[in-house]
Amino acid sequence: MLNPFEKVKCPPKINDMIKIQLDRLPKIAGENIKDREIRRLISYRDNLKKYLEFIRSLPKIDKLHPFYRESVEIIAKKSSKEIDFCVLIAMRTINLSIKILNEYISNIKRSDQSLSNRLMRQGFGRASSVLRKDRCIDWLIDLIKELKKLKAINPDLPTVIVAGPPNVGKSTLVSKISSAKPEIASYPFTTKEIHVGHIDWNYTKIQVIDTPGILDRPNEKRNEIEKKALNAIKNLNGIIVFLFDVSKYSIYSAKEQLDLYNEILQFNKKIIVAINKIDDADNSLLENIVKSLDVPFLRISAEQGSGIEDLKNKIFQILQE
Ligand SMILES: Nc1nc2c(ncn2[C@@H]2O[C@H](COP(=O)(O)OP(=O)(O)OP(=O)(O)O)[C@@H](O)[C@H]2O)c(=O)[nH]1
Ligand SMILES: [Mg+2]
Repeated sequence: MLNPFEKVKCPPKINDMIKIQLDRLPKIAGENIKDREIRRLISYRDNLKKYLEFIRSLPKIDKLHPFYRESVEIIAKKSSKEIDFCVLIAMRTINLSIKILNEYISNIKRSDQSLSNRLMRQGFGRASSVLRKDRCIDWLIDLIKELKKLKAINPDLPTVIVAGPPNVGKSTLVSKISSAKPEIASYPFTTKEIHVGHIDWNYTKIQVIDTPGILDRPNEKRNEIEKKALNAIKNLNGIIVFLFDVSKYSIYSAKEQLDLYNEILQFNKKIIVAINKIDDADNSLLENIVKSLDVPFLRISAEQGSGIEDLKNKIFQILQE
């Protein structure tokens, strides 16, 4: 799946477009004054038609793959319905401005040449004031610019999603096992976006997804970054590698990590559990986590590389099942 917004062409924001159009006016000539003023409004109208094309080229949100649909809603901070409504308003504003320009073009054609310039300025002003009052067009342009940055995910590739609380070593692991090179740092929420890397395996590729950290807290309290991770876990078809952090510097208690793990279990995905930072383990934290796990798990050090080969083999084994 390509990023569905990748190819959408964004026009300039409304005020910038009006400024460009104003700057263009002196350069537009005609056979006579009437002809010149008509051409000026036609040039404006043609520019507005590009905004219609922009809106028509937008993918329909409800037809998108669920992962992208939810990504749009998270980034827009609005539901699909609210976004559709904004698209409708933007379309109306542009159509209304085009209508105003068409009326003034007819007016100039019908009126005495001495009125042409005044009518052109009136038409230009009225159409611009309608456009300036609109909040949806610029909002949509900003939204699409953000959505164009979304990473391309291929749902047909075998996929591994690395998930867990913040700072547990997800990005360290992803950078060790795949081609992705996400930022790694010793504070929570270093990763703010979904990152995609690949592993070559048996003449095919495995897609490895690094997700932002998720805190053990109610959904309504979760931030945009956590929601992006949950969206990947919920809507992408893949194996989840859930990481625990047992280091002495772990920010999260055994209970917080286990509660999150139990929440992720509810998505009914295949899960590989890996206990990370085993090189620097706090024994009581390790013990508390281990005694509560009733599934097999791997002990790894993403940083030092221990257990990584076993983890990769486990991934390959599950993918073959
Ligand atoms: N001792 C030890 N430290 C590790 C290990 N793996 C990662 N770290 C350190 O843990 C910190 C967090 O690593 P990241 O890979 O950025 O963790 P993350 O889970 O991606 O963090 P967020 O993106 O913020 O959720 C960094 O300082 C890493 O160097 C490990 O196996 N052992
Ligand atoms: Mg990270």
